[in-house]
Amino acid sequence: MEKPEAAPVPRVGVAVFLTKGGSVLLGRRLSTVGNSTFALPGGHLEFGESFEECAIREVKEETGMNIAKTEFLTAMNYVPAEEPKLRHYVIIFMRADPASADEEPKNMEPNKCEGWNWYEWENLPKPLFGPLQTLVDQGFKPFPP
Ligand code: IPR
Ligand code: MG
Repeated sequence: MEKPEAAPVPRVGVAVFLTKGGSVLLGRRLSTVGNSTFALPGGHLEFGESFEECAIREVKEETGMNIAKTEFLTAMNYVPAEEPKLRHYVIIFMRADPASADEEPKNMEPNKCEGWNWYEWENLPKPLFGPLQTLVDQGFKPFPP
């Protein structure tokens, strides 16, 4: 007998604002979700993982960078408007510093990202990944006081 399909459930994504002065690290996505938009490093929260652990792991996996002073900033319920609804993410936004001045981003997953660059918050590239654009539209600032 065929196994009944499990009901869809929301997933958790962790996105990391790596900040350097007034700039943030962004890369153009090559994945299906948000294809060709500029987005923060980050990814899916694994079972049993803390937000901080996920931020550290995802930034390392995607950029090769070590981070420090990881902190929670905000959260967002992200349900893209497409019908039928195919995706639902709760996105946790964290902030962190590069662990040292020597840390430089490398494109560790070239199948998922075009490459990482620093962009001034006041002069962000377009188009931004939807959830990031929503924060910008709200006047959100990711920088520490
Ligand atoms: P991975 O885990 O592949 O880095 O996931 P992602 O970068 O597609 O992020 C998942 C959450 C997003 C789509 C809100
Ligand atoms: Mg990712």
